[in-house]
Amino acid sequence: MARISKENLKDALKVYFIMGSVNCTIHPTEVLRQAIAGGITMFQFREKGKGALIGDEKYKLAKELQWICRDNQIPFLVNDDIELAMALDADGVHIGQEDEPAEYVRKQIGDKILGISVHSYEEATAAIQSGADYFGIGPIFLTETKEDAKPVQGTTVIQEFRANGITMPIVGIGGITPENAAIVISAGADGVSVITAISKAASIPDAVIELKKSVFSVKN
Ligand code: 3NM
Repeated sequence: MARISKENLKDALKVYFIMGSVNCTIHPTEVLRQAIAGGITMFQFREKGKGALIGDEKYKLAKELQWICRDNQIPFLVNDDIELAMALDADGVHIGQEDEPAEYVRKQIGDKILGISVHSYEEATAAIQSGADYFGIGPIFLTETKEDAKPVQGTTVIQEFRANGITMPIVGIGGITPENAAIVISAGADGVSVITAISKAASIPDAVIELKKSVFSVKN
């Protein structure tokens, strides 16, 4: 498979749902089905935190979620776990600065999508050289989902990157909801990545529909 084009990836990043079993109050497969019914554009399996599944159980859930994505033509990415991504033949991986070096990951995964979390111009430049396909930037707003999240940074970094001519596809992450998603897009992001505002919504499809409206309300 050829590397995904920037334009196609920008579309896929619009409403990027991330979750693992610990983020769900009903079964994750049901959460994902409902999120797809609402119109998510990409999915990342992120099995992390207290009580996260490991080993065979993690693999089995990942496989189930991947099948649901395949049935619905939604790109399926794996957080951090390159071995799992390769075993499943996932569409891509997302890594942070504390994970394996990006050049090494790019070599391992070939043409799969590579997302990298970056927080500064230096990290962004290094990630571009390592073959990143998109950047995750956060936490934009306050989040309780990631225990080791950095201090809230608002949209400043996104704005700075765009002002400095970085054209890389960007998603904002951290505390994003239907109410504040438009701010992230106005700052120059292509999409939003969201855990709780979808996974724990009273109505998951409605939450996705509202997020989408918010994202598409801004014309960049
Ligand atoms: N990464 P929620 S914040 C997974 O800042 C993750 O890099 C972040 O969850 C970062 O949508 C975060 O529930 C958690 O706030 C996002």
